[in-house]
Amino acid sequence: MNLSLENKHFVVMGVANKRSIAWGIAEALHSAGARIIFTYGKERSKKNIDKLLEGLDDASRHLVLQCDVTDDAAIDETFATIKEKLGVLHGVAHSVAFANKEELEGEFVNTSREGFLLAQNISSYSLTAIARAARPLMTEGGSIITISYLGGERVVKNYNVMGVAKASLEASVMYLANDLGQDGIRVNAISAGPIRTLSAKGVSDFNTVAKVIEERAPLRRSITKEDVAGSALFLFSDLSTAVTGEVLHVDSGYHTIG
Ligand code: NDP
Ligand code: N5H
Repeated sequence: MNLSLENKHFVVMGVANKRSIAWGIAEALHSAGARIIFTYGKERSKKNIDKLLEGLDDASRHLVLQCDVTDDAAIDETFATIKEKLGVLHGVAHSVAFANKEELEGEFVNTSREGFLLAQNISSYSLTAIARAARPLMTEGGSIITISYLGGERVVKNYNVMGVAKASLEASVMYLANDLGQDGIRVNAISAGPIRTLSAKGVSDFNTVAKVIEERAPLRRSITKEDVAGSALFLFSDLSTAVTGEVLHVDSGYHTIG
């Protein structure tokens, strides 16, 4: 049993900038010796990833590929490239979500059909599409993780359409874990507490929710991307070989209180 991920290959999806949860996970994977395939949606993210990689020693072992998770052809192409360049894949960090800003405030009942489906497509269905594409490359077993939020389990003001997407994401984790378990592939979610990232910036009430964690969560402290990255490393490593279909709360214990 060990935490070294040397000679192991991991896809990290969802680095937009240095604050991204996915970047925290990438730094942890890099330190553990893994080889990383970064995927991004927007060109601006690629620029940021390239710049961030300049700050790492031996970053030339990593790859950066575009992959819009709503595009099946792009997903196929991404995993075909990974197969060609690396052969085997050991893990995937899916850290991607999107909803229209207008639908992250006010009443959930006003969610449009289009907005609902957009949030589900990017934030939930993409995990299933990615798991299907990754499966044939995980010939030595594997570990897939995604990032969820408490608003998928209970009503959190303003989370609205994204709460329903996270509920569907967490249910997908169970069904995917059941399908892929026979291939030695584990599928888990980390339910993270509030972290100030680009996505979180500008959404209504982020500051209020974050302050409540500091005041009332059992640990009475905020959550960092490094906290999430530590748990991600555990889920990627041999320390968690019998953990699958799980939602691990990395939230200073907030989900346990009223
Ligand atoms: P970021 O804004 O850093 O990351 C969101 C990522 O989603 C971006 O890299 C963005 O890439 C990507 N993305 C959106 N649409 C697409 C698409 N169509 N194809 C590919 N990538 C796409 O924010 P976070 O790190 O906060 O978010 C990561 C995950 O963590 C999300 O699932 C979020 O819901 C979850 N989470 C965040 C919490 C927080 O407090 N920050 C708390 C709990 C969960 P690009 O711009 O290149 O398209
Ligand atoms: C209760 C809260 C606060 C209210 C709800 C926030 C929901 C945030 C999630 C989504 C992913 C944010 C989002 O889609 C923002 C976009 O509409 C606008 N932003 C962008 O387009 C930027 C540029 C790109 C990079 O963003 C994406 N996503 O592509 C929840 C918070 C306390 C916790 C939280 C912030 C949870 C979460 O899921 O992220």
